[in-house]
Amino acid sequence: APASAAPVATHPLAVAPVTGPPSSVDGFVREFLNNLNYEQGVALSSSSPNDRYLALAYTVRDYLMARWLEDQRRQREVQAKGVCYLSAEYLLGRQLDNNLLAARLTDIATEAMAACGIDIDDLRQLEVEPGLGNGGLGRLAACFIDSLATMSVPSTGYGLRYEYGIFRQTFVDGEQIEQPDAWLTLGSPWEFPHPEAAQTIGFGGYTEKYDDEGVARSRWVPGWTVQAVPYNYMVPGYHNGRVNTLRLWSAVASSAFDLRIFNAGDYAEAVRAQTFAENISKVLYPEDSTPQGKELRLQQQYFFVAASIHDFLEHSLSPDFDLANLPDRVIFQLNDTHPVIAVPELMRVLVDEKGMKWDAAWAITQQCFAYTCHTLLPEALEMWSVDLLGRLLPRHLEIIYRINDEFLAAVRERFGDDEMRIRNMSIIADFPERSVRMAFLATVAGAKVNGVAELHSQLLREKVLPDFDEFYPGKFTNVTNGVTPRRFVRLANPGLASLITEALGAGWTVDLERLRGLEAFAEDPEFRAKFAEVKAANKRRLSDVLRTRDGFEVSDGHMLDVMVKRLHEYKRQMLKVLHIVTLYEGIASGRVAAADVQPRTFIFGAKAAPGYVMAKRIIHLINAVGSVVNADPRVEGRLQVLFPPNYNVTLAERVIPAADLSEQISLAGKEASGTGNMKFALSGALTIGTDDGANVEIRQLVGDDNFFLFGMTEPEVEALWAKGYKPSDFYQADEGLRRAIDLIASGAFSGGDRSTFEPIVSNLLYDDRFMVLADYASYIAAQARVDAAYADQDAWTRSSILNVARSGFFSSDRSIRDYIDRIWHTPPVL
Ligand code: T68
Repeated sequence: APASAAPVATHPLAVAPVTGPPSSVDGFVREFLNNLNYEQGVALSSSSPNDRYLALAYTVRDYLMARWLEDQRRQREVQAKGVCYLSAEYLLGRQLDNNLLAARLTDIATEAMAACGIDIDDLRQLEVEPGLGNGGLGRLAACFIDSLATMSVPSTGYGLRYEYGIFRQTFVDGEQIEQPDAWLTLGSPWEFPHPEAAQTIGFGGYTEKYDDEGVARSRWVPGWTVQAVPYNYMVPGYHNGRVNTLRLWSAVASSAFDLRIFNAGDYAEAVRAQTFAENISKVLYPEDSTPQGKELRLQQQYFFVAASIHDFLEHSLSPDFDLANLPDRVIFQLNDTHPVIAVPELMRVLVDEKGMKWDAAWAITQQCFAYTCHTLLPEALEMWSVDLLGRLLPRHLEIIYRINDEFLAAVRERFGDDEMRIRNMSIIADFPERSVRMAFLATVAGAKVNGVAELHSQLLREKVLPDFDEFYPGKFTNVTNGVTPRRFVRLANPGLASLITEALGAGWTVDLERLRGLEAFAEDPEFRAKFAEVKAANKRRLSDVLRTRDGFEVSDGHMLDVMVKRLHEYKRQMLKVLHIVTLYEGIASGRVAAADVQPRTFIFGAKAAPGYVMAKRIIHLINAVGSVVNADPRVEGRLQVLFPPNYNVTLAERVIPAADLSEQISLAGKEASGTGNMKFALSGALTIGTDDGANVEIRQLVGDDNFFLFGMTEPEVEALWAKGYKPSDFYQADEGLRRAIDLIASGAFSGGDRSTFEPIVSNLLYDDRFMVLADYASYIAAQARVDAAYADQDAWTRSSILNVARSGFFSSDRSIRDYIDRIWHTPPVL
């Protein structure tokens, strides 16, 4: 019988490229009402605010759609080398404003909404930010995909679509309570699910050897499978007409798996199995920098990287593509060790499924991966027990063993049978239990390994992986982090953005080094006045937010002294608390007149990992100190402590532009980079900071006169440890410190109960892993310099302008350029 020809589209509209709605207020109104009527199924007059928000979001999408489709077509056509950014976290923040800005629609949308009788600001507030990350690492990934799109680099972000993002933090009697973040409940207008493109992901089972026409081969027979359903998100470049894709995977039960159980008649078991599968993408793990080694976490990691690799190989390469050329087409960037299980997965696909020889596959794999390390804390380096890995991913464990055997053989060849060195370099650790060191695997497999600030990269080479640096000359490099000026200057700080454009013209948003041009304006009194007014307006904006959000009243005329970041002992929120308690104790004891204290409002924002007991105690203490200080009439309102709960990207966008002083006070050698520090400097806050992470580079750029440095350097920290650190010696020797600690210990902040904060006090006195007491005196002295400097407002403003002018280096566009030059070699495709 003759084969029936496939139908061919002939209608002119069907073959024409997609075009968006007209870029006019009328066009926008029409599209918006269409979406309200046909997507939400409501008339304008009967629509709820949420209907309107969703229709607005759909409308913005419609404008981006033509470009998105065109870019997808072009990526397939051009077949240029691209980046697959593999990250377990993307801390995106709200999407509406960013997408309006990228598509140049802000004014049109604002007018169009007004013409419909809607204040667009009211709709902005309704968006629940996708909090699919913990902190810096997840936010960095979000900045990077923004820069990749803005710089027209062919790239896809891959990750997990958690049904629940980072928990919502509330305080009950000053203590942190975690609440689930059901960010999807009111609709998710920015995502495009593609269940038809689901990938099947295996787990468990066993491996077997078999004979393939005389060739001995291995294969994996998984015990169960899960479906990975992709959800696509638009990642629009800024004013360049590009729209890249972020693809996040969601877990759904495999129907085949269900069927078996259904046939056996156990309906309840089948439903349970479904829940079991769907657990994989249910919730973001809220531990940052302290991996928990939980089975579900390994499942998440393998689930998303396996889906991503299969997706790339199937959909981005032409069917006849020769996999020997894979390194010419892709680099998989590993955002920390969370996606490192991708390495044995690619090997498994190449060797077991594509029939490639091991050596050829390994040569390809070593060119297709690069690894970014984000920590120096030994406890933060992920290890998976061999036992767990073998149960969940038996074939991958075999592959890891072989990689390790060959690697150690090469080490022996080079260094001889130096057993100590072999043990130190082995991907498999034997103690305390047999486990896989994921950072070592990433280092062996990666074409490049980078740290995230100069100091961090140096310490990574010298202290964490020195043997590897020696074995692989040229493998280690640095890429200092950056932040996107679109979100953190243009959107978060519109007043400053306008002032900069007025001074320098447009163009700086995509070429942030141009901010240098502001240096000259720092000497102009008129410009300084305008700049100071922008800061004042940002403070008023923050006050409004905190009043509505938390019922706080920010005192007028105060210096805003801000410490916002995850709560971690190494970041030393405790040092900040000791400063506040010192100031308060001076007034309360009558030694210092309140009138002589520089008025300050201290703002904290910090979530603690739910299982991190000490971090939660410190949160409790901050709230307790705040309650006492804020209510004590002797303070005469000159000190104020505010701790708005649930610090997130949305709040950061209000807090950072209002800050005068940026607290970056980690123990030297502990903060890999920091990125909040960059956002503050770009917003004109002056930094009080240690010589740690990217603070070092900030200080070098803005100059010592515009930065308050204190504390030990990393070598000094090392020396003090070597000599033997006794925190109680510092307590004994410093009267101010003694008074502050004694006041906390006395129960002054816990209704007279000495036990509440006793664990904090004894930790400081007898352990103090992060040397809070050793840096106290230097910190207090630096804060006195801050007070003196702030007293001269005009000089402060000048410094503040210089901070902005000299921080252009910290654009994530520059970071991405460095990745392209040093690691990826993926030129923009214009
Ligand atoms: C941060 N790391 C670094 N980790 O602490 C910070 N970890 O210095 C740096 O600026 C930033 O990365 C970007 O490079 C993290 O944020 C995590 O969030 C994390 C999450 C899960 C497990 C381990």
